[in-house]
Amino acid sequence: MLPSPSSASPPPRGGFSLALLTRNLFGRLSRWWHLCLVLIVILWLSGSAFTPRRYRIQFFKSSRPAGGPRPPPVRLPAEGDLWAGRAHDVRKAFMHAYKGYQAHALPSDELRPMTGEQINNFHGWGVTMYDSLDTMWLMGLEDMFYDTVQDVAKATFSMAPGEHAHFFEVVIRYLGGLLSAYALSEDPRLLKLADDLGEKLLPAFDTPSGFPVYGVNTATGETIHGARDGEMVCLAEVFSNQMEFKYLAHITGKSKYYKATERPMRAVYGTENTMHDGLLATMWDVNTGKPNQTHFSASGRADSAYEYFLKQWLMTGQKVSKARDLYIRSANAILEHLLYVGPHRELLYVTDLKDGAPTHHFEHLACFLPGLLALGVHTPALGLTAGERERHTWAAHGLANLCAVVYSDTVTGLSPDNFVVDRWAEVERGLWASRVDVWERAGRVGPPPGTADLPREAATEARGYSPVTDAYLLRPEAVETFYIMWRTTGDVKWRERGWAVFVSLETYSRVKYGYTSIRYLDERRPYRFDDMPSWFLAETLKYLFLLFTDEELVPLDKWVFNTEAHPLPVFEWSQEEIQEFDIDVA
Ligand code: DMJ
Repeated sequence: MLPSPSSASPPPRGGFSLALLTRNLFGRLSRWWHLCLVLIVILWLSGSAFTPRRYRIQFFKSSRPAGGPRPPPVRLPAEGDLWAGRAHDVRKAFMHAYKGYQAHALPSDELRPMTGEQINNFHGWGVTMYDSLDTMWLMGLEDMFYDTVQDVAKATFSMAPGEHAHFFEVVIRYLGGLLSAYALSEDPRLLKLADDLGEKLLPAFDTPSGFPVYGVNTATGETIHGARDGEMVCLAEVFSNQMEFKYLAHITGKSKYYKATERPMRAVYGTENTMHDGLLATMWDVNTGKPNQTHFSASGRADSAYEYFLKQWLMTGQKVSKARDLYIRSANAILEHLLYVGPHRELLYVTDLKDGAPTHHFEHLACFLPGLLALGVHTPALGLTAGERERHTWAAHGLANLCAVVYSDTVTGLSPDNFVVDRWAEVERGLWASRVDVWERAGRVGPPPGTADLPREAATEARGYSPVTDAYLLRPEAVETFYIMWRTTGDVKWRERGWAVFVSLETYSRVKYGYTSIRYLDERRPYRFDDMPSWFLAETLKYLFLLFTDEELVPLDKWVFNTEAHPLPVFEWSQEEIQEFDIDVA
């Protein structure tokens, strides 16, 4: 039999063959439509399980509880919108860092961003996740936020016998991170975790003085003193938990959280344990609750204690006047006794006193202080006198200028972690408070001492200070201060200074999987450490992002940042809480 004409024609090519294929495909699919439908429904329902993280889209999310707030929407910057573009650059930097951690280190604590290795330096519970949650929220990264909530939701904070959680670090990073993420999202899983962790940390306060010890085993409640300092605990460790435990008491209704964290406060509301009517020693005896009066500082080992005196007052609705008074007294004492002006360039810096003498060391950590002072000045209800307001404002500006110029001086544009400032032959000549007195008596000619903007000094020998630790550890304190200065003064120079820091980070710290600390800041090719502390994601990138974002996403009168940059909401104690917790609102 002859083939029919149609079957005898040459095989179809090109568009014709595609049309035929499509027709065949649809023909087949129409026969299997019911199976296709079932497959689509299964994929839809189980999207989170089957869809790889990086491809996941909003539709497939199941982890967000119904209702509750949503993060701010991500609006891609319009052409020519300079600051929105810069904020978006920071968001991209955060995503680079977190995705590197997620792909190579999660669920370990931190990522080694050059090699992609991981490290457990905070008990192996995944500290970078906890420290990053609220940054994701504020940056509008909702999928990433809920992925991470799912990752942390299984946490048990377990610990082998003989191990101890570092109370201070766990409070400010893990507990602070959970509480802030809860406050922003109202996801009940985060509250449950925070309460669980709070319970496990409470035994740290079981000391004769009520001062928390250095370490606690989260499984057994067994405690341990810090290795080097006998039964001493440092000031920052005693007084950097009041925000977290007071907010936790408020949202759980558990008075024990409030009582534990408030007890040490009652030891310092008076002046009997202070020097110069407001300075608090760096080390304290856990048994007696008494200070070891040999060292006074506003940076390492002390810094966030002063920060929490003001911030717990702000967070709890500005009602507990004893905390406010304590802040004002201690800030005045710092300005009076720890601030010096160097003999070159009029550098204003805050240093520490050892056995009564200034060391002239300045730590990057101390760059939180100008922001704190500015925040106080910005709060009318703080009730500073006119004279105090002036001095706090001048000190804030002068110290913030120093924190900017120690970045811009170096080749890399990044600041040393610790340096020593040149000193006068007669030490007293440098004391800032005396110089301000002299300037006032002379009729206030020119700017107050140590407050002028400082031009860059490229020559290391002319800078007026020498690095002790010539390394930038991705620390946040300077950009934290730039952010507060920008919000409280509206002067765009603070934004520009923050942008310069970000450009340097991109140039020198950005590596394959994230960002790294660097050493030798005056070399064009600095040494790279291969570490990325979680505070970089919690604080440094968050403050930079907020600095460049026009909208005030975290209004300073409604939220208060803990010392790890986790914002907690301002609230008022109810009458029931005041009675049940025994809160002194006088
Ligand atoms: C952070 O963990 C906190 O800001 C803490 O109070 C001090 N230092 C680091 C970052 O430098």
